[in-house]
Amino acid sequence: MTRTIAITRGVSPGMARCELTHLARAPIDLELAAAQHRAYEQALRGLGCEVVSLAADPDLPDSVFVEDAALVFDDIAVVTRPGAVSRRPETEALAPVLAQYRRVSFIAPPGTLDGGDVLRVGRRVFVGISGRSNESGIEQLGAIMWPYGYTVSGVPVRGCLHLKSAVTEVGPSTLVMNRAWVDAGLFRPATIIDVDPAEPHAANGLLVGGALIYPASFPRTQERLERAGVRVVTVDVSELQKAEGAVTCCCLIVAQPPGEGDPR
Ligand code: CIR
Repeated sequence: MTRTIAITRGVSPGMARCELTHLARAPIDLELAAAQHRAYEQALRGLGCEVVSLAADPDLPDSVFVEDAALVFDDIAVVTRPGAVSRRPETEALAPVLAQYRRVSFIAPPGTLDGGDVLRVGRRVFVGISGRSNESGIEQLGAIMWPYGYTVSGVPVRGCLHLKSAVTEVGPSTLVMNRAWVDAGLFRPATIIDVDPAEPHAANGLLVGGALIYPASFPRTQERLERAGVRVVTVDVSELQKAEGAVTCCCLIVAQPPGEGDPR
C-alpha cells in the first residue's frame, strides 16, 4: 500500500520574529500556536498520514512553514532557496530527511523559490512570480522537472504572499481561487470554485487522504466547497495565520509507493 508521509516541523519559540509582508504584526500566543499545530498534525494522522515531525528551531522563526523550503514530486524532491534571507537556513534540516525518500535537487543562486508559490495540477506546475520566487528560480525548476514530463510556467500574482495564497487544488482538476490575486484563465480547463468575497484569504486548502484540511475561519467558502462535493476537515490555525501562514505551508507530503524495504 502507498504510505503517505507528512513532514512537519515544530512551532519555533522565536515565531514572534516571523517575516510579515501583508499583515501588521500581532502578538502570537506561542502555546496556542503549538497546540493548533499539534491538532493539525492530528488531522493529518486522521487522514492516514504518518507524521515525521522535525524539531523546532528557536533561531528560525518561520521554520514551521516547511512547505516553502522544499518541493516533493513523485519522481524527485527539490530543496528551494527561499526568497526571504532569514528563511534560507531552514533548508539544512530538510535536505537529509528528503534524501531518505527521493533523489534531491537544489535551487542555486541567483534563483529564489518558495514552495508556497508552487502549485502542481497533474503534469503542469505553476509557479507564482511573487516577492519570493524569481525568474531564475522558475527556470531552474523547469530544467529540473522537464525530464520527468512536467511543464513549469510562471504565473504573476498580485496582492498576496504566494501563488498558493490565491489558488490551491481541492479535487481532480478543481481549484479554489481568489481571482483578484491571480488570473483564472491561466488554469484552463480546471474547474474553479471562487472564494466568498468576504473571505479573500480562503483559497488555501490542503488536499490529502481524499479530504481537504481547511482553516475553520472561512465558513462561507467552506460551504461553497462542501456544496461542490469536497470533504472538508477544519482546523483552527488562528495563531499561524498571524504569521501569514495557512494550511498547505505546514507540511510536505511524500507519497511513498511500496518499495524495497517496505512491508507489502
Ligand atoms: C513568511 O512570510 O515567509 C512566513 N511568515 C509565512 C510563510 C507562509 N508560507 C506559505 O504559506 N507557504
